[in-house]
Amino acid sequence: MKIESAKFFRGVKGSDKALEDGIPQFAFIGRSNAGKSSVINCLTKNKGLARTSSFPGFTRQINLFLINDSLYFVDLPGYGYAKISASERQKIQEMVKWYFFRSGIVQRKIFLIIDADVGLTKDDLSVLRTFEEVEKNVVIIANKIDKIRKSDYEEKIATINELSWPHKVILFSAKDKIGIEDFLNELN
Ligand SMILES: Nc1nc2c(ncn2[C@@H]2O[C@H](COP(=O)(O)OP(=O)(O)OP(=O)(O)O)[C@@H](O)[C@H]2O)c(=O)[nH]1
Ligand SMILES: [Mg+2]
Repeated sequence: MKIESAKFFRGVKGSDKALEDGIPQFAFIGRSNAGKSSVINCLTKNKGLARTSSFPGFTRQINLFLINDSLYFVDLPGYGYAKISASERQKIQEMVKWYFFRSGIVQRKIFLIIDADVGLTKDDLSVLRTFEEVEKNVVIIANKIDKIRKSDYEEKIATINELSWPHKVILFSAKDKIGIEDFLNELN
């Protein structure tokens, strides 16, 4: 699929009629700072569309971006380490859990964004297992491949592939714009 138009539609903190309007949703989830918002900007060729930051825990609501007037990219707050208070973190986690597991919303696909240089963490694997239990359709986006040292590259990618099986893995760099075509094919 080619992205012709992308606009910020709405930020929500819980149930909202936009989430129930029947437009297919593609969700972006992953550790804080893995690059979820950056990947969205890269795919839409719009650096300022989703706000990004080197401050982990930056995205704090469910942000809907309308793509080609026909689907939503759903940018979610990250999990794991975030420079925010414990109570705010808990509120955000509840909101994300609600979105995936209690809202009844069916995501067309879930893109689990990981930092390819770090690999799949314990948190990533536990989130992945939870999605598997409820049979969500997950694709692993190994972002930041530009950061991996050349001498470590093959081994790190092999480990990501092994741990991700049977889910598809897309090698990506929002910084160097690698993997865009493979990613866009997932929207078909
Ligand atoms: N080297 C490199 N850095 C990246 C890449 N993608 C994102 N980053 C950087 O990683 C940091 C976090 O990016 P964000 O897109 O804000 O991450 P996020 O997953 O949305 O983070 P939260 O909203 O806090 O959950 C920023 O400093 C980005 O510039 C990449 O492909 N390569
Ligand atoms: Mg973000």
